[in-house]
This record gives sequence, C-alpha cells and structure tokens, in this order.
Amino acid sequence: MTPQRVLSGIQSTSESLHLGNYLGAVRQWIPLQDGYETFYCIADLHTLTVETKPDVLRRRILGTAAQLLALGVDPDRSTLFLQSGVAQHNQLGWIMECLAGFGEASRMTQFKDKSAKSGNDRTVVGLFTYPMLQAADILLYQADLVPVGEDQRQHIEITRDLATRFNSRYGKTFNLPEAFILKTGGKIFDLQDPTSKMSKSAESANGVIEIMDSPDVNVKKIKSATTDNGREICFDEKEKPGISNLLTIHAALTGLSVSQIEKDFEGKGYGDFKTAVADAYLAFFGPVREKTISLLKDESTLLQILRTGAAKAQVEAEKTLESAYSQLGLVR
Ligand code: AQP
Repeated sequence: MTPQRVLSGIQSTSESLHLGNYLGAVRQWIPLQDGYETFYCIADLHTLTVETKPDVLRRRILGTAAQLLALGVDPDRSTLFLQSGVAQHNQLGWIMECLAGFGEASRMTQFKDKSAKSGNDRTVVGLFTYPMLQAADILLYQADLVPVGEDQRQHIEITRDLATRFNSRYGKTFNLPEAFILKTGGKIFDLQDPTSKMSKSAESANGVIEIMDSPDVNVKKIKSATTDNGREICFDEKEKPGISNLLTIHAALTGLSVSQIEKDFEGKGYGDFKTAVADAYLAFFGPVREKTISLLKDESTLLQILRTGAAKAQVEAEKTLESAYSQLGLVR
C-alpha cells in the first residue's frame, strides 16, 4: 500500500521560528516522517507579501531551512524544498485564483486581520490571493494530511472547497486533504497577552519566544510571562489563560500530561513553575539553537538539500499540474 502523503509549509518571514510555529506545527512534522511520505516546503513566495530587503530575505530563507533541519526534519526521509524552486506552485496557483470567488477570498480571517492592520494602500494583492497559492501548495502533492496550527484551519477548508469545486466541474483530479491540528498546542498564546496568538507580527516582541534568540533573553521572557490571579497551577483557559498557556508549553516540551504537571506543582507557586518551564525550554531548544548555528556555517550543503528537495518535488508537482491542465481542456 502506498503511504499517505503529508504536506506542510512555513514562511521565511523572520530570522527565527517562534515557539508557536514549533509547538503548533513543526512538532508534528517530525514523527510523521515515520510511515508517511512527507513534503515540507519553505513558503518563500508567500513571504513576499511582506516587503523585505533581499539580503535579509536570503538570510531568513537559509535560516528557516537550518532551523527545520535542526528541529528534526530529515532530508533522507522528507522532501524539504523552497516553494520558489517548484514553478508548478505558481501555475496551479493561477488556476486556484480562477476558481475562487471574490466573496469567499474576502472572508479569510488572515486577510481581514492583516489588511485591517496595514490599511488598503499598504495591503498587496498577494495577501488577498495568499490562500489560493497555499491551496496549490497542498493540492499539487495530493496531500492527505496537512499538519498546521489552529490559525490555518480556515485556509485548509478553502483548499478543500477549491479541490471539491474543481473535481466536480472537471472530473476527479485532486485528493481532499485533512487539516491535522494538535488538541494541545494547536494554538500557543503570547506570553504577555495570553488571549492573543503568539505571532511574528505581534506589536511587542516581549511575549514572543523566538527560538534563535539568546537563551538568557528567552528565560527572562518566560519568567516575566503574564500570570493570573490566585496561586494554583491549574489549567483553566477562561480564568487562567496565562498559566494555562504555560502548562500547554511545559507539557508539549516535556511530554508530560497537563494533569501530571498540575499534580507535581501542587502547593508550589508561580515562580517555581516558571523556572520549570524555562528549564524545559533550555533543555529542548539549547541544542537546537547550537545545531542551527553549526548548519548555517555550511551553506553549500544547505543549498544542496534544498535543490535535491525541489527536484523531487517537481516530479510530483508536474504530474498533478499536467492532469489539471488536461482536465481543464488546455491543449498540451
Ligand atoms: N501561535 C501559534 N500557535 C500554534 N501554531 C502556530 N503557527 C503560527 N503561530 C502559531 C503555525 O506555524 C506554522 C507556520 O506559520 P506561518 O508560515 O503562517 O508563519 P508566519 O506567518 O511566519 O508566523 P505567524 O506567527 O503565524 O505570523 P503572523 O501571525 O504574522 O502571520 C503554521 O502551521 C501555523 O499555523
């Protein structure tokens, strides 16, 4: 039996992944390498929706690749590639744009939030069509599963809608992918404002743990995380969003269950608990940071991994694109 396919991606919008990117998405990528055929894409074209200096963008793309490898993406078991290295993404992206309605694209929360923040004059058309390119990313590989954070659920739904529309108009061409979202950690919150998602575009960096930041800075951020009234370490998202977020983070990093951690901290205070979260952070991300720094010293190996990945991805992408073109009636 052929293994199921997994596709996921991450933008190269910053020097560092944040804790939410890892705990919500990349953490799932690693075990899926056993038993699934995994395609992991650095969505560098999506990154162009934010204006970035070319030298900075290049550094971020390589930095993202190195961090993914350090976190456990294994190029012998996964196809790791740049979106811009597989031209079929743009080609199928155009077809998705021609299938999507203006109304449904306008209802995408990410577009509404980001365009409201930056205003009409500074919002690029690419932000509006972002979900259609993302749909192409996924459908090209006939993915069964898409491991992402909770904030991406709507984009996976529109991907399914577009695939269903195409299949019913032109004949079965695309597999319908399922979002694969963790129950614990699918949404990691900002440490200073635990009712908002931890996000690269947060107004203040104080509540965002960037994994490539110095360990001292991150320990300080964890220790000054907003906590709630009371003293007990217990999970209650409504009454104790700050402590609940830290419990989720601690559980995800140590593999302990939230109820076990609650038990371990019975009678102890917030200070002790934050120290434990910081220790768990250091134990996990200290080596990842060191490994990333060392991988970045060998740029030619990184480039080779990405090129090999793109060549493999192109073969699969081309099969799907050809079949979509011919179903549409485009003359080959
Ligand atoms: N806070 C989060 N909790 C859980 N998962 C999250 N993801 C992002 N934030 C959280 C997941 O990370 C993956 C990559 O996301 P992306 O490519 O959209 O990354 P980004 O846009 O550069 O990062 P942000 O922080 O999400 O940026 P903003 O908020 O500025 O757009 C996805 O699977 C995502 O769900």
